Amino acid sequence: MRVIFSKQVPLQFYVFPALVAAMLLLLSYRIGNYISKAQQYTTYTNHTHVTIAPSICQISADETVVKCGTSTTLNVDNGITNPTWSTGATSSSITVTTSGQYWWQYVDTSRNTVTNGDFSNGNTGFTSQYNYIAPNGSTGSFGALSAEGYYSISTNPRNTHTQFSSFGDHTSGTGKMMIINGSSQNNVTVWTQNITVEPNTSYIFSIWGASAHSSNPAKLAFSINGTLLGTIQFSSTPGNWQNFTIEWTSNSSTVASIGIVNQNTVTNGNDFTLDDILFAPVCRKYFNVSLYPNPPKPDITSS
Ligand SMILES: [Ca+2]
Repeated sequence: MRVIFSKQVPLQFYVFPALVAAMLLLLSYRIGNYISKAQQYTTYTNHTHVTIAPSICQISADETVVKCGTSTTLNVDNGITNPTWSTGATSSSITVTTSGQYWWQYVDTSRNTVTNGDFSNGNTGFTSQYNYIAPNGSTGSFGALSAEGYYSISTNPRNTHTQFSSFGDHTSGTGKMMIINGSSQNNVTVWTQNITVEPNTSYIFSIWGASAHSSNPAKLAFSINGTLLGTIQFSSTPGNWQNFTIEWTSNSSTVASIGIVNQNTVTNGNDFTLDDILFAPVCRKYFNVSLYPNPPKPDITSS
């Protein structure tokens, strides 16, 4: 009787498939590793956008710029004509060669929150602790602004005081301006207005002013919600329009009482004009730049 033995499988039949499987696993891992590094390499050539700009600013979102190379060029948005860069440049683009944070900003004058800041509508839209008098009125022998503590609205300081200089407004040269015979009392409010502001937004408070007489030129201060900010010192040259600005951040505030207050207590002189008062948001876009002069290369031999 023939005995049939069960079939014996040689050891190499187990070992060989196991070796092949192990090699396939290792190859798969290395291919995956290669693809991962290749994808990582690819991302260095792309830009990622993150939105953190204030909603009031109609500008593009902040950017994270990650780039292979030794430099990159950053641009302002189309239509922005008055930018200032963190580097001090005022051009429409800058080329940077080091990693870091950069920004450009501009004052959005189209969102000026001041009413009648150019005084084109006359004595309206603001309040003052000074007394108003029409240009053809009189407080003494020199005309409407003979007395300290009075103001008028007119197209020429000479119209309000025979000793004041003759010059046009800042807006157009032919428009109206606020003309003041300065008070001798400290902290008297020359001009003030209550405005609505967006929270957590930076604003520029800007005025233009000129002396109406060369003696003891006006010294003023900005005031926001009762706090005096900055120093406004006029030149002694009559008709020399000067710009004064401060930057202010609203934080949680939604309203602000903004004003210009007297800081000159000399009676003689202290005669001046104001025009083109502006309170507008500052819109700023940030770039977080990372430059990689020697980017990592895909390496299929490493694990
Ligand atoms: Ca004006």
